[in-house]
Amino acid sequence: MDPSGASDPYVKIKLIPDPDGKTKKKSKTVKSTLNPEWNETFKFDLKQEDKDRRLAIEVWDWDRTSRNDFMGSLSFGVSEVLKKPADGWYKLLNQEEGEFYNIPITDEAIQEELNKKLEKMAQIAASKPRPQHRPKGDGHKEQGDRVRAADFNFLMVLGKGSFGKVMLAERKGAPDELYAVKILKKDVIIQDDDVECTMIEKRVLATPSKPPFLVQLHSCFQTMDRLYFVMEYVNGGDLMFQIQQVGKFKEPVAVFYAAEIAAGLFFLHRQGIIYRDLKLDNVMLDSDGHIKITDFGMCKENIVNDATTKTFCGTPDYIAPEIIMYQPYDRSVDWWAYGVLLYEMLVGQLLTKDTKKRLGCGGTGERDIREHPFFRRIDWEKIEARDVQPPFKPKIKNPRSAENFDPIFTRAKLDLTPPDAVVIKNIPEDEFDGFTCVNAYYCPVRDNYVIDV
Ligand code: ISQ
Repeated sequence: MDPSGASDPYVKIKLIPDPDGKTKKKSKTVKSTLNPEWNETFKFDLKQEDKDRRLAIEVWDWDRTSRNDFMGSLSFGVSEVLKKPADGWYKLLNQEEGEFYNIPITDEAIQEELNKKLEKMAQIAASKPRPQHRPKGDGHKEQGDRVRAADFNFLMVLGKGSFGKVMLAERKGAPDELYAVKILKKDVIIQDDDVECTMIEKRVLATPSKPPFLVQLHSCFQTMDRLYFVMEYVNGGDLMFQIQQVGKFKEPVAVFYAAEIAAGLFFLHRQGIIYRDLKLDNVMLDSDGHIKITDFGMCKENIVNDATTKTFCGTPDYIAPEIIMYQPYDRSVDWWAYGVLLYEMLVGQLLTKDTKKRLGCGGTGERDIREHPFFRRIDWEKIEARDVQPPFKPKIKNPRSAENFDPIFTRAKLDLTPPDAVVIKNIPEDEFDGFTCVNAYYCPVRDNYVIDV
């Protein structure tokens, strides 16, 4: 595109899927235009099976340097345009959406879009530059200084678990120095055989030059019966708490958290450490909204080069299949958990247990589902009339070979297991009365098109 915004666009039109590129046709390139018109006619000789394909229209910009720039696309189900020809203005969609949809635009929609753009421009103009972030002191004591429980006022409990508890504490004489202090009972650690885990947690927390995405350690100390980890106080709550407030995160929000989490994992992995407990509960937000990974009690050290480990551990929803199958594993288990976490951030709760809150369950349930943004591209009338061409047609060479079913089943012996004779004998004669019937409306094949082009 040249600096004035003008482009040299041309149109590619094809029937998709088009694995051999045999149906592709190209329009003329309109030179240096802001408002291209083509007025060209393309003819396709359709065969019966082409009714399941889509007619894709892509607009490209011919660019001397990058060769081709994709500008947008749309597509029509062949069976749909054969029934009702398309005519009018349509949105240019991105490549993925364009392969599946066409979105007609009305005059009101154009006006609405224009208003949105103007509003956005006004917002940008009104926004002030952000003040520069200044790193705060990291709270580390000078070497040689000793920290003791008596140095702190313990204010409240921040969290509790089988491990012990985390307390909010202020340093005596410095009330604006707040810390999160994790306190573990030595007898519990010994009984649970967790001495090694605790020492690993300490070593990981104390790793020098940790990036800001891993919670920082101020100090560790012990009393006769307890161990204390004094850590920076991270007060934005964890991602589990945050997602419960908003249901799910918008994609750019999830991308941001995911990127910061990845930066934290990259560091651990470079040190030969597998984290092994990535989950929403272990990712906290600081007051600026940046993430901090906490809880290093499940880390595994010294996993470098091709080394693997095989301890069964993790949190059920996030455990990688290789761990479940008791296979040796490496840092890739963190990326499995990362995938689960990303899914949770984008989709929200896995499922809503409260039936009153579950999508589709209130008084406006049906409307809530129909109007959900997930279905923003769906024309429900066409769906219900089965007028939307399916995106994919299963390959069926021979209906009798059931090639789309798992051979584990299709190769199994056909014999039905014999029933329990005693149970059968005791079933009352009328137990299944009304079960036997023949459906007079049974009609499995509905749409039989005859294409006449
Ligand atoms: C830091 N701030 C608040 C809570 C915490 C819990 C565990 C570890 C670190 C924390």
